[in-house]
Amino acid sequence: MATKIIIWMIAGFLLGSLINTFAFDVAFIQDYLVYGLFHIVGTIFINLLKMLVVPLVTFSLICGVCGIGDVKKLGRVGIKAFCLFLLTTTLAISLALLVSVTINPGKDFHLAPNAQTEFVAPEPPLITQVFIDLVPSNPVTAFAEGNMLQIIFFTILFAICLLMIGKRGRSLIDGAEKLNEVMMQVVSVVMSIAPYGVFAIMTKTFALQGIDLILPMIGYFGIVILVLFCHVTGTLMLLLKFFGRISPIQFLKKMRTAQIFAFSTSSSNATIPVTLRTVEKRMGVDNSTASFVVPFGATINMDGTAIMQGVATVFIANIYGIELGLTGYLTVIGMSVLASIGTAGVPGVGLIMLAMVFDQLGLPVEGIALIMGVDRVLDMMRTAVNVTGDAVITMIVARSENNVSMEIFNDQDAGTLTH
Ligand code: DAS
Repeated sequence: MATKIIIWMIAGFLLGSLINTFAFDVAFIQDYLVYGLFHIVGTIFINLLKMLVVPLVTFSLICGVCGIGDVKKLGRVGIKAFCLFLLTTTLAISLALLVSVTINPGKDFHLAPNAQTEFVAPEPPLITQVFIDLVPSNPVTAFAEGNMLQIIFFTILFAICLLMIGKRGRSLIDGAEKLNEVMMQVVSVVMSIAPYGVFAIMTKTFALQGIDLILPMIGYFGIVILVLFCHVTGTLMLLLKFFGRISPIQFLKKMRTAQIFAFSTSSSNATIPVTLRTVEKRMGVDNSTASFVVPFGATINMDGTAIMQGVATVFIANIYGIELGLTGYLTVIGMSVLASIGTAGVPGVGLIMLAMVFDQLGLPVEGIALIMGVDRVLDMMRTAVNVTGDAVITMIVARSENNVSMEIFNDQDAGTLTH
């Protein structure tokens, strides 16, 4: 699928550039293709992505929070893990924004004069208003309007209370798990038409913008990779060294298999068994801590995804000439942290959650198509970062609970196939 999306992306880029260079003044091509067929197909595809956000976040969050097992288990380990997950994701998105605002990808690119800028960015809300608006006065309205901050607030509260009623809530939790499974299937179906949606939007975009847009896209791609690398080798390793009091080099050596699996599958969820085996058999983490923190992290901890969302937000805001401002950046941090909590660990959902971040900021969701073509490769890399973050937090929490066998951790061959 990845290859197919990239091929159709390149085809759209070439066709759009050809139209822009040789045939932009042909009325038929403009009216019936650029603003006709390609606009219709592209808009339908973007609406399909937006259609997924509310049900996907709702069921994934209920499963993630209720996956904790029971309120008692939330205790020390759950709160510690949750706080560390929030810390690393916030540090990740903040680093992404800092680097992006410094380099400013897409800043020098200006929309072609005859491009239809189909929206005017609304005034960003006051930061105090953002906090007040967190609580929905009517959750049904919040769901109907797709107000994601309010949906996430209500859903987390609902899920914790579902846990608190114990066995009586079991059937509802089972139902949420089944509905989440169905949503994953819907995501797969929508992603199966991604190549054609990307082709239509890329053709229209490059027909209007011309070939100059390709350079800022390369800038976006490079910045995401740079920040992913800095987050793992900097932030995560420093936290591991000072809070986990273990060797980052030894950790990364033992983490390689799980990272390669995450890179190949682009799915934190699919990598859970490998991450569990790695932290238990190769790093000596006690099963009681690993079996709780690793799946919890795979569901709600997505540092790599938050990084992509931060860089993408600055990139698209620049392309469309929108000043985000401090409130805008704080909203990006809040939304990306919440989006990473609401993002399930399966391929491509980080991009769908990006539609939620853009919606909240008033950024054009069709801008997602500009980065979708290169997203598959970035998804592989950011999933490896997501899984690395899960394992780092598991190690730190386990060390704080004295639940790590340092003899196993320091044994180079522990848990390898030769054992
Ligand atoms: N690929 C997802 C994961 O499994 C995250 C994403 O799509 O960004 O971590």
